Amino acid sequence: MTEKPICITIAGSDSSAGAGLQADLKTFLAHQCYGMSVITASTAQTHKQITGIHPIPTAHVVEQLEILLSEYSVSAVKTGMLANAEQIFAIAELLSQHPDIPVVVDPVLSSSTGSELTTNAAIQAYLKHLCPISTVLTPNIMEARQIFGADNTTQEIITFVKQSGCSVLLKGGHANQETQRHTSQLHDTLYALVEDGQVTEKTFSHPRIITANTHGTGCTLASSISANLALGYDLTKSCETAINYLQQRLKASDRFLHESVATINANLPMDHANR
Ligand code: PXL
Repeated sequence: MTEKPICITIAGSDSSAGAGLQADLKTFLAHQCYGMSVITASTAQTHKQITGIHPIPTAHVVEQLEILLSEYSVSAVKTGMLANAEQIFAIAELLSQHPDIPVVVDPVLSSSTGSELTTNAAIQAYLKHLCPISTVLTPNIMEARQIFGADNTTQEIITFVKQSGCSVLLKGGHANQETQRHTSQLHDTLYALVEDGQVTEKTFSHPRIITANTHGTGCTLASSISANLALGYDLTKSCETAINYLQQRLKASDRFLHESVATINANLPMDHANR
């Protein structure tokens, strides 16, 4: 019998499968993990537009997660788009009963429809309930501003890590996007809680990859981190390996599903399978 670590994504469905739970399942597969999914919302979208978003009733989200956790030995969990504070609270409550399972939280705070995701109640639910039982939070710069305040200083993040026990990988991908697109080096910084309660800071630097195929990069990075944790790597190695995976897929996916004229902002999906 071949054993593979099981990873669960708790996330929204992206009908075009570039992001959301579909991107997560492809990423788990590429990491030799077996992926399972708990759907939190259904979206109707392409790489160009999103026309509808329907939250799944919280009781059914809980039902999906409960049945999986009761049957399988789960090695890691990743959360993506959670539709509202009620869902976040219920998921945190259930995961708190499984303290040995590492949880990676990708705080998807905005949807193109400008729906409920960004409410203060949702942010508070992340901060008070989900983060304290999670391993790492992976905000981009905009999300970090919403979560930690406009100044979003290193000190604020370090204080958060110490108080919540949840490490933070601050992603630099949205920095200077317009002005430095062709030259910039990107920096992702991991503020990791270490055993003596201190926080270490490690920056991973890499060149920005110019491509039209960028839809679902945040989902892919977070699910890759959770797969790496499931495979037994520590958090620093899991983040470093995930950043490398994303870089490799961004490079390998250029021109994937291209239309005749694809611009840098085309937001097309990545391919997780080509080599
Ligand atoms: O990348 C954020 C994201 C997460 N989850 C779903 C999405 C998106 C962005 O399109 O559609 C379902």
